[in-house]
Amino acid sequence: AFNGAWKVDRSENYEKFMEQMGINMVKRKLAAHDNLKITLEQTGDKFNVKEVSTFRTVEINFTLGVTFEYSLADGTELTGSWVLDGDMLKGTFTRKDNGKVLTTTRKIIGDELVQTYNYEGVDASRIFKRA
Ligand code: MYR
Repeated sequence: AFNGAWKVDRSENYEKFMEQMGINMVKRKLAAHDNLKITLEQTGDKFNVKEVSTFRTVEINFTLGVTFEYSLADGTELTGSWVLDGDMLKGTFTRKDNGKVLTTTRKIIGDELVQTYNYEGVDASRIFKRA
């Protein structure tokens, strides 16, 4: 169900979330218009993710339940994993620089992919439509 290409349509509270993450205002303004596009391909418990934005193009491979490393566009390094809980992907990632935890979920709601984010008490979401 997650498979396919998705482009961000809108975000909720994402600026506040980035602020909580310590991203400076200039970068937040740029990130608010990052034209993020993700292409997901699930094969069994393995995922291939292609991420394209105004910042970069990266490809990530992970296996459900297996820890991997991921760097944010600003260079912040995370380590963590995704698990599948029913039809929801749940990710728990730890920042390497301060040990604090970022949680995220992905779920298909109607014809949209909704990704939520939480960091230090601030929730945000980004809603994607099929590209
Ligand atoms: C993936 O499945 O796309 C790779 C792993 C994603 C890890 C968590 C992503 C959190 C992104 C938060 C954006 C923060 C901007 C301040």
